[in-house]
Amino acid sequence: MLATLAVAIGLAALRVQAHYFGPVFRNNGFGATHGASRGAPLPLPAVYESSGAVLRVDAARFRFGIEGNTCDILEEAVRRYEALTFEPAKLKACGGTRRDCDPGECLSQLRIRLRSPCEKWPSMHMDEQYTLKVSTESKGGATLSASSIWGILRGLETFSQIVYYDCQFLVNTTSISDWPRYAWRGLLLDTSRHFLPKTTIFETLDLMAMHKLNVFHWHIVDDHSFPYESARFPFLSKNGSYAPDRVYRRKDVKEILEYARLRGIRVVPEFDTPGHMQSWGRALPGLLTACRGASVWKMFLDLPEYGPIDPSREENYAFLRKFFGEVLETFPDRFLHLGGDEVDFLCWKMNGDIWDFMTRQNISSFEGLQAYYMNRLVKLLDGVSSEKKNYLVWQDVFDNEVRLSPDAVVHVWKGNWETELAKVTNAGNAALLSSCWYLDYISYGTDWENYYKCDPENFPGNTAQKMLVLGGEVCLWGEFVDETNLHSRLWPRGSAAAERLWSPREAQDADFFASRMNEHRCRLRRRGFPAQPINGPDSCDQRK
Ligand code: CP6
Repeated sequence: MLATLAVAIGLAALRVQAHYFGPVFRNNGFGATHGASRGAPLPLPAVYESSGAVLRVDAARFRFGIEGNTCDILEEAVRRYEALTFEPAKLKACGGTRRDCDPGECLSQLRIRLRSPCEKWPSMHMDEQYTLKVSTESKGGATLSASSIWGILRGLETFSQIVYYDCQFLVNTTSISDWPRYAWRGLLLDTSRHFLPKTTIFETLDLMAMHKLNVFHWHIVDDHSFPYESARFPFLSKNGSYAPDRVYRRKDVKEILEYARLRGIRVVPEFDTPGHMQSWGRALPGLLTACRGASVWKMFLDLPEYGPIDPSREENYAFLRKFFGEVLETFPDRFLHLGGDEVDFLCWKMNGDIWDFMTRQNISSFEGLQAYYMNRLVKLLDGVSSEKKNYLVWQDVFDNEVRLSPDAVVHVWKGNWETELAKVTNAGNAALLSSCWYLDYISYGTDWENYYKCDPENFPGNTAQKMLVLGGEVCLWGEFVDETNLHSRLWPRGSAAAERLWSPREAQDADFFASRMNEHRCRLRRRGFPAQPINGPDSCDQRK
């Protein structure tokens, strides 16, 4: 009870901080008409005022000036945004010759004021607030300021978006004060059903940064392949990967963590157990439950060879302790996703050893056996980690009435999500929503409106319950996705979810979103990404 309260209060504090400026919406974006919204950012900032006054930007002379604290994250970011803001540099002036800037006529620099030293790693509690001002009075200079490096990163992205091209680079005078609505804005990639090259992951991290998404949920292994190279158990990937070159080596994982860190993105790995583990079994005989037994049912059922992990064997817990010990050392984030979804009880039911074990342990149902397993897993994880860790589980674990520690985060992905969020938060657990944002699922026409409309606060519950919703995640399951279609499937459909998770609840104008999204798609294409048309006929004019 006390622990529940502490968690609730901790999370409440987080949301209060996120709403530090109070609900101020002087924004000209809400409800107004925006025929010509060139250079309007996506996701929409919390407070966004933009005027019709336009400044020219001289790309050749423009500089990003660091005036406050600095660090490797900031220096690297400036290098990236110097290029991105004026991408592609080869854009040609059109219709007439370009004049040089008269003094005071052009924007010539962005002053970057970071008010505190950098943190090394992004975290659940990172501060992402920033202010960005572009005015004619600022004598050719725009200012970006924030008290945290993470706010500076978000603000640099916004700045790169408000600079637009119309035969020359332009920027409207603008005043932005921005912060996220939700602390957890994730994207799930599944690297088991299809291996994804490291470059595709890097590109996705770049695209996440362009959408202010801040958690890469890495569903790294599953039934179909085991591409994660373990230092302690190299046979897992030797036997379980699709091919020797379809493996994330230790060095690759480090590079991905670093690439994400530099963009203010957390990496939360998922090692899904006790189901979805077929590929693990190829290296470790005895790990999975053999689907045997003297049962006559075998004659009628088309049984798989193996089922979930065998929870009756002590050796399996010893393995898990060593394996997860390594995982916790490898991934610096405080959160780890333990999966727990879609456990098929069939092979547990078929196996006599499992029945014997349940009798000995006085376990009377297979849900009870799953609960036994999950509780042991969490206990052994707590034992191997010197730092406090937080766990996420798919909603199945909660639905099967596994008694979870109050600080476990329940990841909602199926059924009636409104009811599920109400139940989870009523039990005092924090929640993440994904049900609305299954982007691997496709249909004809415009589906983004549903992603845009889905609001994680729209469920029956009180304020304390609403505050237990940490945010949500876009899911891109990998059955029908590899590097050939990943970006086009995700973007700009995922942009709708990204705006829902970042922008204030009041940002509901789908027409305004559509116009920004069309421009945003062209922006993504200019930056080299194959973002697909999702809003009917349009044209990305290279002059724009
Ligand atoms: N893999 C794992 C999956 C899914 C889940 N877990 C999944 C289930 C239904 C749909 C899409 C994906 N492919 N490990 C469920 C969380 Cl529609």
